[in-house]
Amino acid sequence: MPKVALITGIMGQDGAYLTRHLLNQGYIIWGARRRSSQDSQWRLEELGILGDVQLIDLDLLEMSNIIEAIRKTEPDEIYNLAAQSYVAVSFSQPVYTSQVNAISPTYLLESIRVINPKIKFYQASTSELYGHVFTRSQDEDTPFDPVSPYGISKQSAFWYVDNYRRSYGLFGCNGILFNHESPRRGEEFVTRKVTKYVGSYTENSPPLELGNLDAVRDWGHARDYVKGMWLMLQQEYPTDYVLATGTTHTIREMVELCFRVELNKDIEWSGEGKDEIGTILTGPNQRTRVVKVNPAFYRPSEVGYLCGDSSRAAYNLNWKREYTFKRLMSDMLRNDSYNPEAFKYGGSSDNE
Ligand code: NAP
Ligand code: G4F
Repeated sequence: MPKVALITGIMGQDGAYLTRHLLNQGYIIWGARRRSSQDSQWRLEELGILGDVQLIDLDLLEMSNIIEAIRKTEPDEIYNLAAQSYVAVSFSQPVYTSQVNAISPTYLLESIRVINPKIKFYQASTSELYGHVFTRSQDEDTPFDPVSPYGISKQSAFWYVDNYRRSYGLFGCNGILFNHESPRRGEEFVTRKVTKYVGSYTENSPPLELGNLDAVRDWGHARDYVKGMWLMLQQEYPTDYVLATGTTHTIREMVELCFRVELNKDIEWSGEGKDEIGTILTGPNQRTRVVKVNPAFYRPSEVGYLCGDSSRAAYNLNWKREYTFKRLMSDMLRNDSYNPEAFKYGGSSDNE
């Protein structure tokens, strides 16, 4: 009998890649999406799998939707990927963020407990839990100190999973995933914002406006990370896992790499703080401004540094990432590039 998976947030980046991975494993997929998500089905379409999933309307804020979805689909595994996932928005919508990211996972766990406690549950947790970090790298034993409403909401869900595991023996895993990107990444996130800009850059483009250029992130490819999600639920015992690359880059370095790979241009930085700009050489003795800082993109409080240690996942799950940072960014650039030369590589690796 094929296994049945119910995926919330199926229209998001991870939902699309996870769906493809599970289809390849022979799963029957039920995708839960809110009714207003119909514009978002482009990811499943682009991966060529929209017709391979059964969709069910579910708003995570409606407990009755959750109960009906579980009763109707009778899943073996539930992957809770749906969230208000944009950290910056969580500062202006803290209550909504809490409802979707903290209360809804509790609805899901409670429904599993009552309807069928054998269902395995994956919770999309995050490196934002670490917040202000004081260690070179963060693993499952590093204390949490979230600094955003998003991080706080996800921390609450983390502890609910832990609590239902301890109290009722539910099979629940928190995947503490560090930033992972792809050509299917939402355009509000910084990597995609940069690859979209650089990929369509012309001499008439206005400068790219960014916030904190010095934040450090551990960026991997979503394709690698969804395999880890699945592996977590295939183990004999449930626990929590960090998925990360263990390598770090600043936003500034990521921007520099994109300009070099796509346009063969080196950025020169000048000025400081909100007055900082990045320029490229566009003629003899002529430099053009391509990046400027806009403080509107600063956050009230910021996670300055993240670097994950995924030794537990390597040891228990035999998980390892395949994409390097450079390959990830090249993959995104190829997808966003209007430069026909770039397609000599055969387009995005999504079709591999
Ligand atoms: P994403 O692209 O933003 O997808 C999130 C999905 O959740 C969207 O499809 C969205 O639907 C759906 N959603 C939001 N509110 C909902 C609601 N009330 N009811 C039902 N669905 C709702 O996020 P992602 O990058 O794939 O991330 C997947 C999960 O992993 C999220 O929980 C995120 O917080 C977490 N995470 C992501 C990363 C990362 O770097 N990508 C790292 C750590 C953790 P619409 O299509 O209608 O907007
Ligand atoms: O791309 P970001 O918005 O991702 P962020 O905040 O790290 O959150 C992502 O990763 C988390 C895992 O750690 C997930 F849980 C979460 O759901 C999401 O997927 O911002 C990355 C960094 C930040 O430090 C931000 O301040 O880039 C900085 N940044 C600088 N300029 C910018 C910009 N971020 C965005 N989105 N837009 C800017 O213009």
